[in-house]
This record gives sequence, C-alpha cells and structure tokens, in this order.
Amino acid sequence: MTEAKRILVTAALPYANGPIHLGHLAGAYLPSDIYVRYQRLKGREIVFICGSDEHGVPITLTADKEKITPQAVVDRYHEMNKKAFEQFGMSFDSYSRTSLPLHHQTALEFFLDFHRRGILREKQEKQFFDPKANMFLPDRYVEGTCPICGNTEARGDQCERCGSYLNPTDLINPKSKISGEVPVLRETSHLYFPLGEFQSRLEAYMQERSARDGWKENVLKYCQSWFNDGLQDRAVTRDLDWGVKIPLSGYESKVLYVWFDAVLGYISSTKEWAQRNGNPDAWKKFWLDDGTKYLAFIGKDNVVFHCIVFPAMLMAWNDAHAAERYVLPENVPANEFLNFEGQKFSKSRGIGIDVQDFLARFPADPLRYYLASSLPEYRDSDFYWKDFQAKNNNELADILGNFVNRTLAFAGRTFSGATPGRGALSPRDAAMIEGMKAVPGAAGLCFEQYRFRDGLLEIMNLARSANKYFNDSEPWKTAKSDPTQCGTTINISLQIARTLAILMSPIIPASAERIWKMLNLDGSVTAQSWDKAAELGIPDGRHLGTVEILFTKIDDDVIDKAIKDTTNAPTVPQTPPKPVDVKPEITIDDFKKLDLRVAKIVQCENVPKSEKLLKLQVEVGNEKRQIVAGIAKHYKPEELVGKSVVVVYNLAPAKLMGQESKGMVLAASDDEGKLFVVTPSGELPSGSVVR
Ligand code: B3M
Ligand code: ZN
Repeated sequence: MTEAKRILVTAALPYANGPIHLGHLAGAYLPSDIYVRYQRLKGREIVFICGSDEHGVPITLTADKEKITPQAVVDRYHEMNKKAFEQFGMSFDSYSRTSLPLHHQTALEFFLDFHRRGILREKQEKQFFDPKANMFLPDRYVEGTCPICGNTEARGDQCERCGSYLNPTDLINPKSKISGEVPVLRETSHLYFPLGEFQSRLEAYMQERSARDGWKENVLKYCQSWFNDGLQDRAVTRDLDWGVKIPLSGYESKVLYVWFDAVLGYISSTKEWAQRNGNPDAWKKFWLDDGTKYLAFIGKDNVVFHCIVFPAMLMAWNDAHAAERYVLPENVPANEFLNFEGQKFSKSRGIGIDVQDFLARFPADPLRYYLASSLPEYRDSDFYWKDFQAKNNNELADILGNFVNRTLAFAGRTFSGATPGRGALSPRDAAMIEGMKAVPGAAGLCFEQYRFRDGLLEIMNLARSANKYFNDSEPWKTAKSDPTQCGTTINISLQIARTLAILMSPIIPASAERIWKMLNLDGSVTAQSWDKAAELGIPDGRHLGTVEILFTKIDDDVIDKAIKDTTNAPTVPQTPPKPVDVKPEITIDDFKKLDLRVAKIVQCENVPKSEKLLKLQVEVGNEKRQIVAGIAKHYKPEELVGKSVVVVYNLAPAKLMGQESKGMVLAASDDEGKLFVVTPSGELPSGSVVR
C-alpha cells in the first residue's frame, strides 16, 4: 500500500447535553488519541478534529426539563467536556461546536446544494403532534413500546434494548415526553435524502476500502445488515426550532435533522482550526485532496451514520463538484461498548463515572493505561475498579515505574548521576539491544491496524524484558567486580528508559514527559521520532535529572470508596458462599471402596404409582441389570434411553416400591434442585471403570 500524503482523523462529536463518561473514552477518544500521537511521532502530517454536537432532541429535552434555553445547556456541557478532554490528555487540534455560524453555513451549503439539484424529495406525511404543548414530536420526543422487542421504554428514534432504529409512529402506546399525553397525527412535509439510490455505490465503496485498509468485522457486519434490509429514504428535516434553520419558504419552522448537520461538523471544525491558525484554506488540503487518508473513530452505535449516511452525502456532493471533491473515510474503526463493573453505564441508576469525577480522584495516565489495555476492540469489555487498581499497581508501578526508577536511582548512586559509557557488549547486552530495536516496528504495525491493545502489549513486554535484563545483569555485583560491565548495563538500561518514554508517550503522555525530564533529555518527548526511538540516543556522560516516583500505588480503601460511590453494589465484597453439606474427610482407601462404572441405559420406564422413580435397564460391559433411580421429575423415560451414565456398581442391592435395584445412578442438582445425571464427556464403552 502506498503511504497517504496526509492523515485526517475525526472522533465522534459528543452531544453537549451531559458529561462524557469512561465508556465514551474507550469507544472513540482514547483510540483516536493514541493513533494521532503515534502518527505525529512518525512525522506524518495529520490533523485531529472533534467538537460538540450541539443540536438534536436530547439537548432540547434537557433544556425543557431544566427550564433553560438549549443554548445554556450546550454552553455548560461544551465547556465541561472540553475541559475533561484536556485533562484526559486528548490532543485535538480543534474542538469546535456545531452551534457556531461557520457550522450552520457549512451545513446549509450541502443542504441547499442538494435541494437545488433536486436530490432531496419532499414528502407529505402524518407525524405525531402534542396539542397541549402545541408542537410536533420528532424522534425522542415520543416514547412507547418497541414493536420489535416489546421494551416499554423505547424512544422514537431507537430502541436501546434491541438496537432497532425506529420512527415515532412505529411505537406501540406512544406518549409525548413533554406532556405525557397521547399524541395525535398531523400532516407535515419533510425533505428526504434518497439513501437507497446510493446503495450499490456504498457497497462497492465499502468493499474497496475494506480490502485496502482492513475494516473491522463488527463494522462490516452492521453495514451488511443495513444493506440486506435495503437502504431507505431518510428525512433530513425536522419540525423543531433548535438546530440549523432552513431558509426555504414553507420550512421556516423547521431545522436540519441533527445527524445531517453533525457529520458535516467535522468539516466546519477543520475550517475553524484553519482560520484560527491564520490559514483559512488549510482545511482544504485535508478534505479536498485525495492524497488524504481519512479515519473516522466512533463507537459502534454511530456506525450507520459514518459508513453509510455520511459517505452517501459526500458522494452526492462530489457528483456535481469535480473541482471540490471530498475524501470519504478510508476506515471507520468503531469500538464496541465498555461496561462498568459488569453493568451498562446508567446515569439514572448511578452506575458509572464521569471523566471529570474520575480525574478528581486519579491522574489521567493510569486511566489511559488501563483503558488502552482493555479497549472493547472486538467485543464489549468491562471497567472494574479492582482491575484498574491492579493494572496501576502491578504493571505501571511495578514494571514500568520500577524499571525507570531503579535504573535512574542506580545511576545516581553509582555514577554520580551521569550516564556511564558502554564497554564491550556481552551476549546479554547485545540481545537486549536487538530486542529493543524490534519494538517500534512491531508496536507501530499494531497501531496502524487499530490494534491498540496489542501495540501496548508489545511495548510493555519491552519494559518486562528490561527488568529481567537488569536483574540478570546484577549491576549491584558488577559495580565492584567489573565496573565497565556495570557501566554498560546502566547505559543500556538508561537507553531503554528513553525508548520506553517515546513509545509509551501515545498511551501515557504526561508520564512519558516526566521520564524524558528525569533523563534530562532535550526538548519534549512529543518532538521525537518513532522510527528512531530505539536508537541509543543518550550520549555518554550526559547528566541525569532529578529522580521522582513515576506512579504511586493505589490502596484498597481508596478503591473501595470509589466502588461504593459509583455502583449500587454493597461496599464490603461479599465473601464467596461456602459449599453446603460438606462431609467429613475421607482417605483414598475409603474412596477406593467405591466401584464406579460407566453404564449404558438401554430401556427406561416409569415405576407404576411413583412420581419420583424411573426403572432403568442398563448394560455394564456384558452384564445387564436393573437400577431404580429417583429422577422421574427431571427426565422423561425416552430422554434417557441410549445415554451413558455413571453408576455405583458395588452398592448393596435394594428394593424400591417393590422393584429390585442393583446400583445407583450418579446425578447432581443445580441451585433450583433440578437433577442432571452424570455422563462421561466422551464416548466410552459401558463397563469402563471410573476413578
Ligand atoms: N453526537 C452521538 C453520540 O454522541 C452523536 C455523534 C455525532 S458524530 C458526528 O454518540
Ligand atoms: Zn426493541
């Protein structure tokens, strides 16, 4: 694959109607930030775009609830989220907002172009109207029962339980979110974008890009199911007064559908960045030059808008503007969801934690490290406080922090804080340097393929082998016996610390900068080169900086408090229940008295007048015998015929309800008392001895 001239990275624009939480970070933001920081170290020309999505029903609903204006809602949350992102270390070049005039102009440019060219179709239709509130009720203004899965709290645009996209009129028992009234149907007209007409081109687009850049399975699957259902026309206008107002007669009381304008927010945010940098046209080389590789990082719930709707809009534009053709996403690396302590994030149930609250308790880097190591790249993953603590204490502090701190401390003590020179390399020294040289390439390849967990693992394995190298080299011994070898060990360890600072900087930027300072190296770690990260870049004699502890360990009581504050779970971890009915210990000889064997059930019938008993004819090797078993409530006779079971072969014969029984069938019961016969896990001849 030829390398693109430049890279454009966008991360989903979060709605400015609430604080972002850890799930958002793991979905779109941390992966995109790692990717961008990595590409900057690769020396690539890149721009990183985000901003607040400030339109849409979620925002007007919040405003209605709090009795404030939508503008006040978005002002509050735009500032809050922008700050939280900064604190988390997101390195956006632009964090814009869709309520800006620049954005409204950009969105209208597309919309009016489509309208003028006759692409949009007007349709008359009946929509829900709330007579009490005197307004139409688009999207989430209506709630009711999902026609697909029966969820009674489905929203007018989507059912959160089964994921189906809905129209308000699809809902059973619809209710207005404003007044709680049953809405009435009223005539209105809207403009529709003919998505269906783009289906074959979209399918071809996806195939081409996926073959080139390896789209994720989950993303392809979502799109395929949309294609299988057949793409439908989609309304791009709404009866609302908050949003991008439409300057067409008859449309005075309507605005653009939020998703139509939101995806174009990436373009207007890039324009804002260009203006701010005094080069208003700079956005064009990213969006209008097909030498750009455009990557759209999102969470899985936004796939359809980024892989289908947005590309179709750009195609529609490009069809008529040969001199101004927009690039389409080269890839849409969407993540699955992050759950919180085994549950879904839920504000209303008090489950989960906002980014700002988290960062009031702990620094950003341990969070970035933990999330990076457990990103929901292929399937949903979980945030657990105890895992967070363990990753911080056992990996960041004990592996990375320990290596850097022990190396620097040793250099301080033994070489008066100056970098010792290297003597002749022992095989161990040479192998360590060789191993280190392979890491930028290996981890970089993972990052290029959006496999951030794997990339991090490659880098942490370098820290692991560095600790082993330090231990095996025993510099505390060679300090006396072979000072040159000791100097070599410490020189190489310092070089590795430098390499680790560069390679870890996309994941834990603040800590990487601290390592850089502790090594007293010039400039910033962010100005280094990824490809040269494993060179031995510290000159002999270089004076080192002040050693500080890199990562502090997190105590149990701090974590217990965090658990208590963010979940509904009881604080005291529940002690695992002890097994019930424990019998006194036996010896192996006691056990050997039992003759357990595999038996095959050849016939089975109910015992007359008994609810509990079944009469089994079993075959044990060459022998046939009858066993009566108390399992009639759990098995029908025909279910058992042909099954192999385990029996106590040497149990004294007995009579049960007048029936002879020789032996006993082994069975276990679940919590509810349902019995299951014990069967061998493979095909075994009857008569086989169980031991
Ligand atoms: N605001 C939905 C979300 O925050 C939406 C993304 C827009 S991306 C252009 O998940
Ligand atoms: Zn549903």
